Amino acid sequence: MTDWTIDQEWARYGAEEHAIWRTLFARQQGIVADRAAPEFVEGLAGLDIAAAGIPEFERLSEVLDRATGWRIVAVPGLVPDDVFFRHLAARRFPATRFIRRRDQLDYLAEPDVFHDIYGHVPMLFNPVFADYLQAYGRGGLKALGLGSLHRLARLYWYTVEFGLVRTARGLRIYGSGIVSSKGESIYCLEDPRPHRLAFDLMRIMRTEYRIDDFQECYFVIDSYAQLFEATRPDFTPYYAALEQTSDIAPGAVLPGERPIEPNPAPA
Ligand code: HBI
Ligand code: FE
Repeated sequence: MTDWTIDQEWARYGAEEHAIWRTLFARQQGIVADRAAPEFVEGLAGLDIAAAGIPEFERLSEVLDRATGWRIVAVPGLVPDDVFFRHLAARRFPATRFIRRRDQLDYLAEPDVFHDIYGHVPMLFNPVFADYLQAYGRGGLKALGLGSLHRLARLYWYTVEFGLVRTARGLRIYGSGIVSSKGESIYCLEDPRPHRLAFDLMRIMRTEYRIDDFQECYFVIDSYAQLFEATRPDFTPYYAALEQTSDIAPGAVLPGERPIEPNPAPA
C-alpha cells in the first residue's frame, strides 16, 4: 500500500519559488505577532531555518523530531483520507511540495507548502497539540471503519484548520487555515459577522463548513488539553447519537447558545 510520499526534490525549487515563500513568510510575520496563539508564536521559532526560503523537509524534521517526535513527509497534494490518517497516527505530517503562484497569494483552494509548513508545523512543536494530532489520526482510522469520517473531518476543520483559543489577552488563532491567510487572520478575531462559539465536540460534528470563503463560525477552546481530552473516549456511541441529529448550517446560532464577543480592534 503506497503511502503517497515523494521526494521533496528541494534542489529543484527555483529563485522565484523561494521569493514567493519569503513574501508570504514576511507578510504573515507582521500579522501573527498579536493575533496568533502564544504556542504558535513559540513554535515559529522552530521554523527559523525557513525565513530565507522553502525549508528542506529533512532538516526541518530533525528539529521537529527532537521536540515532539513528529517528522514531515513530502506528498504531491491532498492524499486519500486513510493515507492521511495513517501518517498522522505515526506522527508523520504530510506536507505538499509545490508552492502557490504570485497571483494566488491571498487564496488557494488546496494546501501548498506554505500552508502546510508555516500553518501546521509551528503547532506541532507544542507537546499537547502534537499528542492531539496523533490521537486525531488514530481516531480517523477508526472513524473510517465506522463510516463516520465526515464527522471527524468537521472536528479537524473547526480545530486544526480554523480553531481559536481563549487567552488572558483575548481570542487568539491556532488554526492553520487561518494563520496562513492574511485576511482571515484579521476577520476571525475582530469582525462582528462570524459567530464564535465555545468548543463543543457534538456541536462541531453536526456543523457543516465552507471551503471557499471565510468561515461563518469559529469554535473557541480554553486549552489544548481540552482538545486532547475530547479525543480520549471511544467515539462509537457519539457517532450513533449523531445519526439521530440534523446537521447545522455554518452561520446558525441555536437557541440558548451565547456567541463569544470578538476582540476589540487593536488600538
Ligand atoms: N491530504 N495532504 C493532505 N493534507 C490534508 O490536510 C488532508 C489530506 N487529505 C484529507 C484531509 N486533509 C481531510 O479530509 C481530513 O479531514 C482527513
Ligand atoms: Fe491544513
